[in-house]
Amino acid sequence: CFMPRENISIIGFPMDLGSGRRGVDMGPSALRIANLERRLRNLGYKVEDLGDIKIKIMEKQRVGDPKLRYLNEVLKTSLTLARTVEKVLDKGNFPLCIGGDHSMAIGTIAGIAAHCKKNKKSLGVIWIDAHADMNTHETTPSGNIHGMPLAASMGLGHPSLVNFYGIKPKLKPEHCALIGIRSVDIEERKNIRKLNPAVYTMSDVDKLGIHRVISRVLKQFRQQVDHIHVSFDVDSVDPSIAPGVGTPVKGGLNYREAHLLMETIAECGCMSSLEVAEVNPILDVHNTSAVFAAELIASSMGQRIL
Ligand code: 5AB
Ligand code: MN
Ligand code: MN
Ligand code: MN
Repeated sequence: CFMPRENISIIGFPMDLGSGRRGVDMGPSALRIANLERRLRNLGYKVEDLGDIKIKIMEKQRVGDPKLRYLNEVLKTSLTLARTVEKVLDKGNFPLCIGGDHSMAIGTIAGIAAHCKKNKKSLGVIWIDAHADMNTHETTPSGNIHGMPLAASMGLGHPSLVNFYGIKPKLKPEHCALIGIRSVDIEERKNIRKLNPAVYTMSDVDKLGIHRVISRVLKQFRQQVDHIHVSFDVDSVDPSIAPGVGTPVKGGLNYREAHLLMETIAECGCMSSLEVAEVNPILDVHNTSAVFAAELIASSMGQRIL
């Protein structure tokens, strides 16, 4: 059996302050409505749903610095997320964080990094996304923090994000791999070159095939890190299958590529935490994107065809 042995703790992070478009704050509800918990129980897991972390709605917030929109509320709520994730890992459970926009990764990765530091484990992150999320306040074209979490986790960006949770950097670039990338901003490219993580663009996926790409990453990480975190932005999938995402980009993973990717992660049996970001029910059609995301989570946790 390829399943992780831990019990699963679901943590909802109904955040949309990091994103330019409204609606991703409803992502956690949509995933729950898509029977996420039941799907996981059917695989044999014990599941506890810790509910949603409280986030003040946008209407009650000040935008603040236009290059770091809603920074204060993002930091405040990310702190609660980081503490919750750290606690879940410390008690030996598997954290499944459901978003919410991808700024959630700031808190998720901080909590994981703190757990890893205490236990002398090294951390690896597999970042599955149409975007690189490696902007800083200096390179961002939008001011939206959901375009910055990966750079910040690797030590590049605004001090309040980089130093967040007292660990800097939280992740080494050589222990980071991006998959599915097809939309990178011009200035963001320089940040990617500077930090130089492994990047598998959609062109690489086209050429190599998704199985070879993920197998290569897993093989490397299994040897080099003790904790593999998967950060899954649902916009990595093609908008024809998952239209309900914050920032859709054409040319994404197709239905089977996405499942095979997650199934291969499950087969490895080495994923220690998972987050799923950017489900946007407002743009969705009959909750299909959320249902698909819930299916993909199940695949990554051991759901098999036979
Ligand atoms: B997502 C963009 N690069 O920084 C920016 O959905 C988009 O978490 C970021 O990947 C998309 O605003 C963030 C143009
Ligand atoms: Mn993202
Ligand atoms: Mn994205
Ligand atoms: Mn190493």
